[in-house]
Amino acid sequence: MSKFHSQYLITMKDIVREGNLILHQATQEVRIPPSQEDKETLTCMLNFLKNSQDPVMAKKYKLRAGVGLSANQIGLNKRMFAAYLKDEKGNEHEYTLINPKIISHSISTIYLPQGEGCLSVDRKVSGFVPRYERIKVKAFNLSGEEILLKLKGYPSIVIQHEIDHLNGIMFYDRINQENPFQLPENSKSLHFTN
Ligand code: K2U
Ligand code: NI
Repeated sequence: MSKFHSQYLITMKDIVREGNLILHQATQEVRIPPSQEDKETLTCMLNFLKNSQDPVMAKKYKLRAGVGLSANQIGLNKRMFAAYLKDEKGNEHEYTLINPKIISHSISTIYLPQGEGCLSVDRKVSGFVPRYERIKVKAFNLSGEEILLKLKGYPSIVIQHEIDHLNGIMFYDRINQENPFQLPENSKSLHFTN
């Protein structure tokens, strides 16, 4: 059994940092239906995000706040991630997605004016990260059922950041190196703080 059983508490020491190859290569698809071990690991990852957003737990275990976590960020070569966030309207969203795939997307793009961060990157990297405004995602849930998600705005940004991780892409790979604040035309700023 992997150490990420359902009662295990992920802390920052479990999070792999940039430079480790597992973050810079595509992850392997997970067998469907997911094994008990995979289901417990994904639940453990979701619990880390909830803990990281709880002031008491975050302080007690010195957790950096996170709204998403991919399996390769905890050293597992598995195509799955968890996300836990509030959208622009303050609605809470919880995702534990296995073998996610963006099957279609808008032409229009959006970006966070404050840029992006990453639990695996211990430095500030400035610049805009253009992301699709709307995406349709096919994935499997913890029960092994195939689901279709239609996402826009902040949830769309978070899910794209996590799917990038599963493809070995870091947020700064999407920043224009010549002019980090360069934007493709028809890109809109998403004013939002989690
Ligand atoms: O994958 C990760 O490293 C988690 C990122 C996800 C993320 C970053 C920027 C934009 C969208 C998603 C962390 O959540 S970075 C820390 C953070 C915490 C709260 C709100 C935004 C970013
Ligand atoms: Ni990240």
